[in-house]
Amino acid sequence: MDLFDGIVESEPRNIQLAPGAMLLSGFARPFEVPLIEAVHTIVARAPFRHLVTPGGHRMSVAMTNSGAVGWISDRTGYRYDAIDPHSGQPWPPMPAVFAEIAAQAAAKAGFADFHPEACLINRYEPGAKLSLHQDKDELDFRQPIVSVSLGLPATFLFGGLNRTDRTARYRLTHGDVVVWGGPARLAYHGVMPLPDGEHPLLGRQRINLTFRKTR
Ligand code: MD6
Ligand code: FE
Repeated sequence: MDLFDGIVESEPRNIQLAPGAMLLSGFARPFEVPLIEAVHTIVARAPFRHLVTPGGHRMSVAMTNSGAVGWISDRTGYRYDAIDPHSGQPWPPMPAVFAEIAAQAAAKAGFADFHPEACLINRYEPGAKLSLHQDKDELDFRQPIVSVSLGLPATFLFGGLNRTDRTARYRLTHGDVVVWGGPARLAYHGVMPLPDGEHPLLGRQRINLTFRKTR
């Protein structure tokens, strides 16, 4: 039971998290079925795996990618690579519905002509979390990041440009999209441990898609 139970969403709301960071609530909901089907197709070729950080920790979030390059982490560092180290093959191509929704959401938040070539797909099972971090492995920080949440709700932590800045918390639910750029592009952020639950389409998990223009 939480504060949000019983509130019926009528109109999608657009909330500014900070200058440059916008939550488009429910933006991806009309595309939920094709988005989830596309995730299944990608995962059949490039399964979710738990990456290891350069410090040697196994991440609790499982990851895969689609697009011309994918984000990976191993003992040597973080990078984008055209080849999935698991299969030795290129990552599955970015589905048209992915590219379309990313461009539309970015435009709605004020970033025209967003054409990402990478989509990182994160899978959270109950208890999985993402520690506070910056997304800084891309070359052009003028390009935003678009993030789509599907499945179980999570608490998103959003801080400032220094790791020690205080963080605000936002609940991200199925279909929410966060667009993140401009002065917020290098803000620290993370995800609190996922509470258990059952989502009608995705069961006991949260899937997050983040779209990036990496080069
Ligand atoms: C997540 N998202 O929501 C993790 N990064 O599961 C991110 O790390 C993220 O949502 C940059 C911009 C938006 C994000
Ligand atoms: Fe991030």
